[in-house]
Amino acid sequence: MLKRFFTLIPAVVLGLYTSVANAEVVMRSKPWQLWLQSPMSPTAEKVYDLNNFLLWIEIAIVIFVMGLMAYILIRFNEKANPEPSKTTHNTLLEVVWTAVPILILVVIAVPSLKTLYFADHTEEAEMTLKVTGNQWYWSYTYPDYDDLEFDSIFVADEDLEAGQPRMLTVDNPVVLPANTNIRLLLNSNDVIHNWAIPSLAVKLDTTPGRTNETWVSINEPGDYYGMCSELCGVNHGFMPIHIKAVPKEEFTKWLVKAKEEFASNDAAPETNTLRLAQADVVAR
Ligand SMILES: [Cu+2]
Repeated sequence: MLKRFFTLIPAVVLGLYTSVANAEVVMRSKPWQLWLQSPMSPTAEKVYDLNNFLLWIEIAIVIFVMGLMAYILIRFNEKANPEPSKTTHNTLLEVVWTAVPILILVVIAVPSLKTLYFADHTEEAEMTLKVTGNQWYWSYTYPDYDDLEFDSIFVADEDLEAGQPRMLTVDNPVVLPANTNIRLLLNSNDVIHNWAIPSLAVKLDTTPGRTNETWVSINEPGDYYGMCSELCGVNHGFMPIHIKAVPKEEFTKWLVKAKEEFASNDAAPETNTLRLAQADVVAR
C-alpha cells in the first residue's frame, strides 16, 4: 500500500507538470513556481510591493531574534556564566521592547491602510460589471450595455479542448476591456461565495442580500484565472473564474456578438441545470 503511494506521487507530479507545460494558454503561474503571481492591475502592484516590504521587516526581525538567542545561548550558558545575575527588572529595556514593536506596527499599518483604501473602490469607473455567485457557477451582468447577462459554467475534464487548462476552464469567460477602470459589484443568489483572481489582487466575498464593491483595471490583454474562494457547498471546487481581457476596440466588437448570443435568455435555465448536473457528477 505504502509502496504504491510512493510510486503514485512522482507520477502525479509528472502528470501535473506535463499537462501544464503542454498548455498553449499563457498561465499566470508556472509549475513549481514560488512567490506570488505577477501583478497585473494597479491594486495587485500595490499588494505585491506591500508584500515585499513586509518581508524585509520580517527578515530583519528573524535575524535579530535568532542573533539574540544565539548570543544568550553562548554568553549565558552554565559554563560561561556559572553564577547567574538575580536582576528581574530593567525599566529602560521594558520601555524599549514595548515601544519598538508598536513603532514597527505603525510603520506596517500606514502602507497597509493605504493599499486597502486604494483597492476599496474607484471614483472614475468607466464601466460596471456585476458578478453574481450561484451554487455552483458565476453569472455576469453588464448594466452599462443593455444589461447583457450570461452564466459562466465549469467545463469538465472530458469536454476540454486542446490547450484549455483543467479545472479553470468555463464555457463563457467574462470578457473585459484592458486598461479600463471597471467597477465590480459582487453579490450572491444563495450562499457566500468569493470571487478571487490572484494576479489582479481581487478577492471579495459575494454575500446574499448585500452588494460588495471593489474595482479593477487590467494592465494587459490576456487570460486571467481564479477560483471561488469561499467554501460554498459540494461543487465549490468546480466554479472557476476566467477573465478574458481584450483591447477596448475588440471589447466593443465582442459586445455586439455577445448581445446576439445571449439574447435568448429564456433557454438559459434549462441548459444550466443540464450542465450543472454534469458538474455534479464530476464532483462525485
Ligand atoms: Cu462558490
